[in-house]
Amino acid sequence: GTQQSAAAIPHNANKAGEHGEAARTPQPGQTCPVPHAAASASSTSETNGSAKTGGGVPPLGVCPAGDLDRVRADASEQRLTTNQGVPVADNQNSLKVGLRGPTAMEDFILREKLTHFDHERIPERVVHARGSAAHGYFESYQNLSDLTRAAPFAAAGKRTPVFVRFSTVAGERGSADSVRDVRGFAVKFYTEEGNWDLVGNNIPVFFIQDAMKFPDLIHAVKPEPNNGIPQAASAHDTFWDFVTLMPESTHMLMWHLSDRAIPRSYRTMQGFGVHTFRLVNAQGASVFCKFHWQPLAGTHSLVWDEAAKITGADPDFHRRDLWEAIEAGAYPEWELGLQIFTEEQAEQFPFDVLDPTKIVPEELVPVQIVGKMTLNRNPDNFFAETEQVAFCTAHIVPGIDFSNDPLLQGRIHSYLDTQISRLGGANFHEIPINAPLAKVHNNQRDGMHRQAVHRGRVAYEPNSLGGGCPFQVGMAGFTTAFASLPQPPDDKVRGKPELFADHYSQARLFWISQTPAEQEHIVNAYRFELSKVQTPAIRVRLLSMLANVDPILAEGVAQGLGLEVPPPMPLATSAPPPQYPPSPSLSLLARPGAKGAQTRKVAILAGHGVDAPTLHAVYAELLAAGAVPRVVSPQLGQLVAYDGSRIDVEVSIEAAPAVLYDAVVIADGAASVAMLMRDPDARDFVRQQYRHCKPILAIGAGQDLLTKVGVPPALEDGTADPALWTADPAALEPALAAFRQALAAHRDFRRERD
Ligand code: HDD
Repeated sequence: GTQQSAAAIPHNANKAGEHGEAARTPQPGQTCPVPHAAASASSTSETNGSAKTGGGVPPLGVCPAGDLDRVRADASEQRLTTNQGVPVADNQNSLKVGLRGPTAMEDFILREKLTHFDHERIPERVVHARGSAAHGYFESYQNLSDLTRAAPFAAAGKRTPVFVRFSTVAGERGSADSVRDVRGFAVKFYTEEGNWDLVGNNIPVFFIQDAMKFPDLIHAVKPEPNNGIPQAASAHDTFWDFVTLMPESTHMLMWHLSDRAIPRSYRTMQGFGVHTFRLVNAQGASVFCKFHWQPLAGTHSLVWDEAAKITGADPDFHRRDLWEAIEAGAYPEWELGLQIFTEEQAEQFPFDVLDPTKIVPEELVPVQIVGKMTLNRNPDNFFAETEQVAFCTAHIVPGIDFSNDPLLQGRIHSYLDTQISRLGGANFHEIPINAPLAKVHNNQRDGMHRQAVHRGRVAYEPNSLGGGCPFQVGMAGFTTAFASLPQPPDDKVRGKPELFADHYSQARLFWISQTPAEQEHIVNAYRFELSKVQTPAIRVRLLSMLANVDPILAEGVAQGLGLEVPPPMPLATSAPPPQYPPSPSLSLLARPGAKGAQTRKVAILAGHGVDAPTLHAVYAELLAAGAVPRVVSPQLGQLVAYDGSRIDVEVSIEAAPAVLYDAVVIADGAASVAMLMRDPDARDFVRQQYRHCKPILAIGAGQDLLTKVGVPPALEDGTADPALWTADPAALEPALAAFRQALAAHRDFRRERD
């Protein structure tokens, strides 16, 4: 088992040469194997000689010269030194006045080491503190220059390096991955015209309509300030108190309580830019745009009971999944979709496109696929890259512009501002992961931790002593430099447009677009969250909010809480609400799933006396399908199979319980199955796989374990369970083929409905 799988797991060629000997003698352009004419044009700046591209990106259009090698450090075969490069002979003992005496003040080696250690932590992000990131590239499918002059879309096949960080919002840096939360989806494009940060989420709307409310929202959802409870959870009084007093959050809450907020993997989430942005072409013509990332691995989520258990079994569940997929060469991919519409179209919509609590339904404006993002290299150092990366919505490039969405407008300030306290000063743009590949020249100087050594006496403009350099590119043009789209002036006013006051019709749209199983999950999630709330009046207020969305929803949640549905909350507008038809694309299950079983984790439960030939056959087939099979048994060591051969146990159940696998195979062999039956963890394993609607394949005697733990052979209505197979060991193939298909589908909720 072990050797077979080790040999067959694909190796990520992009990591080769980054460690050991090869890393110490980096080849120029090591991660940019195909040199390109554009390389010199977009090469190093005075502050940055480091491309961020994922390994092996064949460049087209822009190829950054070099890579992060300029700053990479590798200590193999190197002597130990202080930070001043002084060789150190004894890293064990401090300098003492006599062997039993006090430590000498002059021990600069000890003092430097302790001082550095004392300052190793930086403030965590005020939101999105926990996250994980990877390098890769975006490839445009076409030339979009009629719509935008943004560099990444300049030519079909053009590749732009990216660094992408996924995150949870509420939890602290050390919190668990699988909690119910919105996920951040932040993409930094290193374009030859500067960095563009598309700082989005996996949900296309937001809780509030105005940045003015952001600190309140976050103070409400974060652990309560008196006791610091609860960690990484919205299920507490202050959050529900706030949102039930902010009816504009109704739509976002529907998404937050759907399975979107417990994704199976970062690789299986959609991403959204949320706000309406503008695309601007070289002539200065502009259209509105919404950004969508569509995962090629399909959209898949956890179920709540499983998510809660994963929090204990593997708090790094999503971080590990992303890391392992990239290491294995199963690179995560998303297509980029655009919803493009004009100002005139926007005026006809029954909602305001500047309102971030509204989507533009795909029935109104279809999503047009324009390119693909591939993540193909893990960071070398979590702190240097993932922790220090600074995303700012203010980072846009020529061809992209803001809309007047008041949430976006506030964000333009907040992100730049927060980096200054988080990263210790105004020069955070010089930190290697943040530095643009485009050359940086301006008259900004000094500040904490300045890296660039600016030459010459001129740091002002206009100047004649520096020949007028750096020179402005030309005030007039959209063709030459960044130019803000002209906007007619308006009166200063604190307030909102009238259409912002419709808080419920899109919440209803989301609700009616879900499958029955998804609706049930939403009702259950409301029940769970509000059961955690201690203040009865908040539960009632929530129900009065839901009464405006849908009677079945309100009734379902009320039943779960042992309450009656109260009268609906008063509406904020007397305008008749728009009626939306269901939008199937809002259901996770309606989206196309993964094409195959790739990277699905499958436990093969086995004990002593297992039938070795069928186990090996199943293992090999799953591996060939790209899945990740593991021989799982109550204890580590070797199993003695029925035929006397020995099989390595790869994982013990205790170390990786059922919730960490996408599916289970129960191997054949009477003694093996009897051993599993005696083990409470093995019995729980099968029960949970069943409860969480995952595919189960029982071979031969393996069926007895299903019976023992009470897995029904069919659904209650007598129809076959769509994700349960029993296989005759002599004729494995048909059941195994069906099982492989179910692996791709991931789960079947008919069993749960049953
Ligand atoms: Fe934010 C971080 C996404 C509203 C203020 N936000 C942050 C990150 C993501 C988002 C993905 C983490 C970036 C990373 O990985 O480093 N935020 C969003 C989305 C929003 C949103 C999609 C609504 C559409 N955020 C929002 C508002 C404000 C902020 C309205 C303030 C006015 N967000 C921040 C911040 C953070 C942040 C405080 C914390 C750390 C950071 O910026 O770099 O500035």
